[in-house]
Amino acid sequence: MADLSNLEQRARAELAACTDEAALRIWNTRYFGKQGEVILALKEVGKVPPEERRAYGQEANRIKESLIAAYDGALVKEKELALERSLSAEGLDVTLPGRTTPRGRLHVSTRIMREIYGIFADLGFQIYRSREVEDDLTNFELLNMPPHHPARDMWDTFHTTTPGVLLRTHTSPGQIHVMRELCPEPIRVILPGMCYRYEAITTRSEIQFQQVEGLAIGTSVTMADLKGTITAFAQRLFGKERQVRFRSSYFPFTEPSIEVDIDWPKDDPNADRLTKGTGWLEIMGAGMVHPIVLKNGGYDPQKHSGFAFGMGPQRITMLKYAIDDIRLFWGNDVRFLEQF
Ligand code: FA5
Repeated sequence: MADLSNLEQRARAELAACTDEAALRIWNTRYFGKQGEVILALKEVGKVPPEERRAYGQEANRIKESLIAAYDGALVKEKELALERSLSAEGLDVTLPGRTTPRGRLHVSTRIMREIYGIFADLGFQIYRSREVEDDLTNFELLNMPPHHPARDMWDTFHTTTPGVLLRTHTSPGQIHVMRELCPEPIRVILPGMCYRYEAITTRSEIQFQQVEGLAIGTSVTMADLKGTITAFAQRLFGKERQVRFRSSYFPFTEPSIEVDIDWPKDDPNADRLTKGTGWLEIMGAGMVHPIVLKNGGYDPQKHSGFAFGMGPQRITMLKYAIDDIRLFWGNDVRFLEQF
C-alpha cells in the first residue's frame, strides 16, 4: 500500500525543482502517466482493508486533485516565464517591416486566354463553350473521319469505358455543336477549352493542353479572310515584327488545309531545340471548312462557306515569354507561376 503523505511530499518537492517545460512534462508522466505513482496508488484502493478503505480513497483523491492543480499552475507560470525570457533575450524590434501576405494571381494560361479572347472580340468573334467529354461521332465522324479512317491516327485518343465516349482530342467537334445550334445564321465564334491526347510528354507536347478553335461561316467567306484574320491576330499578340508562315497541310475537316507557324527569335539559345532546327514554331492548324462538315452542321455548301482554325495557347505563351518547357504549365511550381 502506498505511503500517501510521503508520495505527496516527494511529488511537491520534485515539482518545485522543475525549471522548464520539458522537466514539468517528465514530472507529469512520472506521477500521472499510465504507470504513474499517483495512478498506481489510486488503483491500490482495492487492497486496503475495508475499514481503512474509505479514508485511503478520500486522501488519495485529494492528493491527486491538489497535485494536478499544482502542475497546471506551474505549467502556466513556466510558459509566462519562458516568454519573458525570450523577450528579454531576443528583444523586440518594432521597426522591422511587417510580414507581407503573399498575393494570388491569375495563372499564366488564364492570362493568355483572356488576351486571346480580347483580340478576337475586337475582330468580332464571340466565345462559345463546348464539352470536353465527347462522342466518337462528333469528335471524328461528323468531322469527315469515318471509323477506320487513317487520319484518326493523327490524334492518339483517351477512350472511356463507355463505348463511343472519349475525351476530346481537339476543340473541332465544337464546330458541329455551334453550327447545329445557329444554322442558318452566319457564325463568327471562338471555342476555347481543354483537350486530351494520349501522347508522349515532351518539352513541347503535353497530354492535356488548351486549344482555341475559331469558326467563321457566311455566304462569301474566303481563304483571304482566314489569312487576314490569323495575321491580324498574330501581329496583335506578338507585335508587328513577328513573321507568320502558312504551309499547306491536311486535315479531313478542312479543304484546303494549312498549318500556321511563327518565327522564333533567332538570338534565343533555345531556338534550335524548340523549333527542331527550323526557326519556326507551329501554333495552329486551319483551313476552309470542308463541304461535308458544313453539311453535317446543317449548312448548304452551295450557299455557305467558312474557315476554321485551332491553335495551342500553351505553345503561344511559350513563344511570347520564351518558356522552354511546356510541362511547366501544369507542374504547379510557384517559382514558375509567380513570374507572370
Ligand atoms: C488540330 O487539333 C485541329 N483540330 C486544328 C484545326 C482546327 C485544323 C480547325 C483545321 C481547322 P493539331 O493536332 O495540329 O490540329 O493541333 C492544333 C494545335 O494544338 C497545334 O498547332 C499546337 O499548337 C497545339 N497542340 C497539339 N498537340 C499538342 C500537345 N500535345 N501539347 C500542346 N499543344 C498541342
